[in-house]
Amino acid sequence: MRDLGTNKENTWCSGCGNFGILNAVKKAMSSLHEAGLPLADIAITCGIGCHGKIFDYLALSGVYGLHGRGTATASGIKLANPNLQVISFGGDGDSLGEGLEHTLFAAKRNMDITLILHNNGTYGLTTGQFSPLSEHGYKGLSTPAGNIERPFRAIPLLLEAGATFAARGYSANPDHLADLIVQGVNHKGFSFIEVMQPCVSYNNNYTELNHKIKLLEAIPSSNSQAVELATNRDYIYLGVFSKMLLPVYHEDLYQDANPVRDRLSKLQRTHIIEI
Ligand SMILES: Cc1ncc(C[n+]2csc(CCOP(=O)(O)OP(=O)(O)O)c2C)c(N)n1
Ligand code: SF4
Repeated sequence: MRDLGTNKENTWCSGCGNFGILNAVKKAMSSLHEAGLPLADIAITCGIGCHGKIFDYLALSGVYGLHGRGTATASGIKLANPNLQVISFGGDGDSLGEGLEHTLFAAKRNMDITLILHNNGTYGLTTGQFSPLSEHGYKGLSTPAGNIERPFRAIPLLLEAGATFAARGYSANPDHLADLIVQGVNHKGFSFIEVMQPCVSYNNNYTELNHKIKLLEAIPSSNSQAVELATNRDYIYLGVFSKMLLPVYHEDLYQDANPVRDRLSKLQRTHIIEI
């Protein structure tokens, strides 16, 4: 297996679910590489948060994004050079709080990119404020008496927005997660992978996750079944919830043109879009 590690000091808390995600990503990238995808054709982006540090620990090229702008940055890279496989890493606060509109519109456009959402149910880096996915009653710095809001669920939201691939993995099951990431990257269109991940310092839900995790037996046959399974309160289902092929944004915009490969000027690009 290709080593995609870097020499950057790892500052995640020991036991953090991000380690499992990093291992899964490395495994997935190695198998995509072995299947013929050059590492130079992979670009990564991220937002800001503990999840974003994964950028420093992967020997891959990309852009370290601004808070919540990981998918916007990934969309820009894809539009500039559709030959690249673009993968964005986001946090639940980052991608579904500060950057919600960018996330939803990338899905709506069926941008051919992959979003890996590190869902630890809290803002980890800023020490435990509640996020849009924090559970009702979650106690953290900003909600010492318990979160009075109820979370929304990421997969139904992204499916409604237009994601054409939606899956859920678990940081403590990196082999399964690696397989989902390979499927997501190979999918043509917006692929969304929610990763359940404990934050051992501010939302240590390992026990609950281990207790509730259950593998889907097959891809649900309808959108309503996918939503029902993705919102189940007794089990946290893992696997692929939805997968469909629809036109992707960059091809609708300018067919097979590639502004970077073809060295197109702004005038030439505008001309292609207008005809
Ligand atoms: C525009 C902006 N707002 C707020 C912050 C402060 N900030 C940095 S990280 C973070 C929380 C990130 O939480 P999440 O996306 O869930 O990631 P995690 O740290 O849990 O991986 C916040 C609010 C910032 N850097 N920029
Ligand atoms: S604060 Fe939470 S998410 Fe951040 S590194 Fe520590 S355990 Fe992981």
